[in-house]
Amino acid sequence: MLDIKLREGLINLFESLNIFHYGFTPCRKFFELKSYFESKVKNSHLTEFEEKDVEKRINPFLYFENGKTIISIAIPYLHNNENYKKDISKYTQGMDYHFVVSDYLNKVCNFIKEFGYNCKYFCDTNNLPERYIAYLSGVGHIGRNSLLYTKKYGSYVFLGEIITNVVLCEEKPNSYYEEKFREISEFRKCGKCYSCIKNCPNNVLIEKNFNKCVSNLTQQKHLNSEEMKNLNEMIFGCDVCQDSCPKNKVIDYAFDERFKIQEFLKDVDDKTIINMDNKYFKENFKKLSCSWRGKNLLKRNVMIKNRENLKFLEKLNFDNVDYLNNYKNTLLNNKNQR
Ligand code: B12
Repeated sequence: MLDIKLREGLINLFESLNIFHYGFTPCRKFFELKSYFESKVKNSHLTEFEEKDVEKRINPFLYFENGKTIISIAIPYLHNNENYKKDISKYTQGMDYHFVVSDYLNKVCNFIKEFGYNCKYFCDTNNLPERYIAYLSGVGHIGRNSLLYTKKYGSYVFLGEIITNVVLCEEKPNSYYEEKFREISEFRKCGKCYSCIKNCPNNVLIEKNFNKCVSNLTQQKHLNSEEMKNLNEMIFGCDVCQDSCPKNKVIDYAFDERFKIQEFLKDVDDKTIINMDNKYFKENFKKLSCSWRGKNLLKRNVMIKNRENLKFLEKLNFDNVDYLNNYKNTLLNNKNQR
């Protein structure tokens, strides 16, 4: 039975936490996504960060057995600050979003538990389709660039979910979900705008094969020569499909101070990254989500960014770090061959 009292309590709590975009959807298997995800696997359109086992992508009960409702929230991160570094995506210049979003989710979970129910929270920590869940929950719509858009903050939001054993919304027939999924591919809210598609440096968004997405390449452990060129001078992530979107021009900015650019980043340049030791990395970059692939990946991307600068490359000294020396040699060979 629907717990109206808890639902109302949650709505008040969201407002007190300044969470404007939230919603509820019944906890159910997303059967309507099965063939879409299967076709992604079949066409080798999965990045190395996506789960191949489709069941793990569409079945929330694998993560929380007695789930009745999934709560979705969107937390804005873009601050009204013009000093974002150009070669690191804006989403990773503030404190790690896993930590910040989980902090909100934890508060909501504690509230639910006070009512005697159980729950579990996630933020990028399981294989469920977070954008689709947000879309079903009414948090926003999905744009041509695949991102989830909210009315107030555009697409510059992170998503988080709670699966709980309390009923907080009404069930819907299967046909409703089939229709909701079908509607995504119409991109009605985008209208005739193809700005993200036109501006994507690697033409990712027509086929939606994110293996070539700059953001993916900056995080991929191994890159071939073609992929190195496609890094588009970025060290981590990419904002082009969001920054070129007209819907992202008229938005409100983030309120959580933790997403402001971390102070240390203001003094960071290519040389700082190339020369950083473990101590510097742990004390500084570890606070950011871009640290999750380790410091050598950031160094590699700085090297690739400077691949035309022979003097810069020749001076590099990575002692016995084979991973970096191999990239250095490949880049020098490529440069000398031209
Ligand atoms: C793997 C991953 C990536 C990969 C692959 C991205 C991708 N587009 O699939 C890489 C490394 C490239 C990446 C990049 C980014 N990511 Co990412 N990523 C994820 C992760 C872990 C899984 C995404 C996934 O499953 N992709 C596979 C696709 C098929 O599934 P999907 O994203 O759910 O897509 C649905 C809809 O888009 C819809 N759809 C879209 N187009 C179409 C077209 C048709 C025809 C149909 C039928 C359906 C359809 O169908 C899908 C059904 O679920 C999620 C967290 C999560 N567990 O969901 C974060 C997540 C999607 N990423 C996030 C972010 C912030 C980013 C970046 C903005 C970071 C950056 N600045 O560099 C970019 C954006 C790139 C982009 N345009 O999507 C946020 C997105 C927030 C938002 N507002 O949407 C998430 C939700 C993390 C979070 N908790 O906040 N990411």
